Amino acid sequence: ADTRLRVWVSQPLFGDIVGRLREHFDVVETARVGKHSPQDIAHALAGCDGALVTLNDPIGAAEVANAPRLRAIANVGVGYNNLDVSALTAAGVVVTNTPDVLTETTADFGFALMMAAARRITEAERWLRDGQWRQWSFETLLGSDLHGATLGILGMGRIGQGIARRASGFRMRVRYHNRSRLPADVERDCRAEYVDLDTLLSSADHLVLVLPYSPAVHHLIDATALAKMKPTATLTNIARGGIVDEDALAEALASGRLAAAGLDVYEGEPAVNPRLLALRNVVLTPHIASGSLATRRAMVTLAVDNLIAALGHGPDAGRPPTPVNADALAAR
Ligand code: 8YV
Repeated sequence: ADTRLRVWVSQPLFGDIVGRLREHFDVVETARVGKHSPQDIAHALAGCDGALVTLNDPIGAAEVANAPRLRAIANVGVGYNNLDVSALTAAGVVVTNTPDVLTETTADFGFALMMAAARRITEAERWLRDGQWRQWSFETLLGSDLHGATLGILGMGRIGQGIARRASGFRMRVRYHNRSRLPADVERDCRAEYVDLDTLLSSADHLVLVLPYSPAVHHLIDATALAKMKPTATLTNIARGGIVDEDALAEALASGRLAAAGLDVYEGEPAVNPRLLALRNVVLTPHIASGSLATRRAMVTLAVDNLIAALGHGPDAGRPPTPVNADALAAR
């Protein structure tokens, strides 16, 4: 009888890296990029012992109900709000994610998006390509400065700290808000000052969102929060779209209640709110903050290592490098 474990890879990922799974398991690969229906996910997981998934794959109790063999899900991404971790823990499924390997790349991008919004870089390029540059003028496409400005970071985990460290090179004043205050030595290293949320909103010249998504922070940045911000401020979101009320943001950007925004994530991605698409003062990118070639390869490598180890194979058998639900692992 065939005793090899079976794993599902939910979409095409670097073949040379994912191919390492074949040394240990039977691999069922999906040729199609993009979202699967809940039924397709449940069907794919049914005969599997493990899965390598992405933010395109929402998985909870219903999707694993007919997957009695399932023991491990390796998420390619540090954020895992696509997974219902408590349901998976209850089902005995070890969940892993990919922290650390994407921190610096994502912080680079957050900074770039903030700069693009503040200095109107994509708007300026569109203006030039549209043939509107007929004469140079002193008042063309004026933006706002980063140097000397106050950067507000909401969510001061690894990526938030990476952005803070970059900001001190730009001589920005850094303030942050987080569920819990950082130890004093980390605050010193980041040159960041802890403030409450209202103070962060009202004092930031540039506000960057880098907090994990959970229902508790759904539409945290709504019309009321936006009204507390300076009209000259910019808002950058590299976290999850659901943290921002996009209609309220579009309204604030259209009415001059907020100067500009940089968005890499959207509530209904890959669909983008048409009210945002209609605005000039928002820089829109398609969820690519972790997307350098080296980092995306490192993420898939870590996810593959996690899956192999979580299923009891390889040098780290039973000890996946970055588990999310250590309790599920302990229950083994
Ligand atoms: C990934 C991300 O591209 O890591 C995250 O949380 O949002 C991105 O880096 C995405 O999760 C891929 O699944």
